[in-house]
Amino acid sequence: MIMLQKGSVTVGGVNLENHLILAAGVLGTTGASLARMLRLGAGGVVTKSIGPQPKSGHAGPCLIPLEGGLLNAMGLPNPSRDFVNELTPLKDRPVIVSIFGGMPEEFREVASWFEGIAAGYELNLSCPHAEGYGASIGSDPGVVRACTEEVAAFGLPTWVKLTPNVTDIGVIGRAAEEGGATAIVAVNTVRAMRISINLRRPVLGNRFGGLSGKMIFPIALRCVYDLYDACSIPIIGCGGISSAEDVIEMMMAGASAVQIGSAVCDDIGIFERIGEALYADDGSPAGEIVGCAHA
Ligand code: RRO
Repeated sequence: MIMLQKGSVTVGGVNLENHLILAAGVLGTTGASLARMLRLGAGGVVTKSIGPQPKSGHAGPCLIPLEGGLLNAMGLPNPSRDFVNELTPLKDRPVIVSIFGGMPEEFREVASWFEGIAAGYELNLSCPHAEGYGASIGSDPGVVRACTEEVAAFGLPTWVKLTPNVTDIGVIGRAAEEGGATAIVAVNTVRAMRISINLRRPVLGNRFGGLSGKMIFPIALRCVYDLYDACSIPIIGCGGISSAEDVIEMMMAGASAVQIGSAVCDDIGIFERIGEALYADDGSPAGEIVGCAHA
């Protein structure tokens, strides 16, 4: 197994303790849980997405465990501006604030609350089940560019998380890059559903939602591979990563770092476990591995 050189890294303008980042949406709703994941070996953490108004989320059921994955339609539940209080104690730590809005001005407003607190922003232009937000606006390159411009103007690292539910993800990645993004995160969940054959009804309260976990790894990998060819800014791989081998494979496709979400639900110690298998003092520099499958 190829191993990586140990040490801190800078990806998309954010200084990280290692290449393994907690993905948005998992254990990211309190400052205490984010601090815990940093203690447990995450190189950086992304918060639950924060929007312009408080939201209670979709009616349940909201989360269904499947074999090899999770299906969710949480519905962007968040406390909005009150979340600033959770993050103030984490100032100067590698905490990236995930933000969403329905238009560029809303992205700017939410970002402004976290100036001086966040290590960077991650724009959620990719939630697959939020009318007027997420993927419903993040599939339009012009809107992606405009939202990115508003947030990048703060001069902080600005990551843009993309949806895999588009025909050509490279077009959306290029729009984020043109808007001033410092990195692209690929990808958010895949639009999906299940039906209860006993109830003759969709299982999720929202009918459809987003699929994550091991079963989407090949989709995420292909998106990262496409983006590496289409864009020049760093790519952060996200989707179904649960082992050191997955991390190396994502890097070979073109990822400079990775995010881990669903796998944390099965193993809270996953960052330490992957780190032990991935890092060695005499490991390869990441630069020798990132994108090498394109040669
Ligand atoms: O809250 C959610 O339902 C949610 C979000 Br914000 C997202 O970006 N992706 C997802 O699968 N669920």
